Amino acid sequence: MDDCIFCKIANGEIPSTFLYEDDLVCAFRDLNPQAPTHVLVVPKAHYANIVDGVPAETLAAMVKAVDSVATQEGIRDTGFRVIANTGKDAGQTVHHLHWHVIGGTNMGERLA
Ligand code: DGP
Repeated sequence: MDDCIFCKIANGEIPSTFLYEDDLVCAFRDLNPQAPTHVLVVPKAHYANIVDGVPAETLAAMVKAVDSVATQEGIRDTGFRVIANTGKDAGQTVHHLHWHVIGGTNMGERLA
């Protein structure tokens, strides 16, 4: 999609370092990290958010990417969060589906 920053990162138009990549998804570090690990898992095709008809195959690829990122970052066993901000009340600012993978610190029990 024109003018979508994550489309441009995912298709290589904006050079980025991917921690994980396959045919359907990529993962790269968040520009403004909020924890020692803060990685974004992003489908290469454009979906506005998690309820935008994302194919099951793409969701499965995203889970595989989360597993890979968590393993690489050494947080697969200590724990991490996967967050999909969706819409205005959740503060979604980039309207291309992405999962935040956040960890490397004790985040406590509070979610909101
Ligand atoms: P949100 O839409 O609120 O779920 O968060 C979007 C996130 O994307 C935010 O944490 C900052 C990050 N971000 C925005 N632009 C870029 C970019 O150009 N590169 C990277 N690596 N991250 C970005």
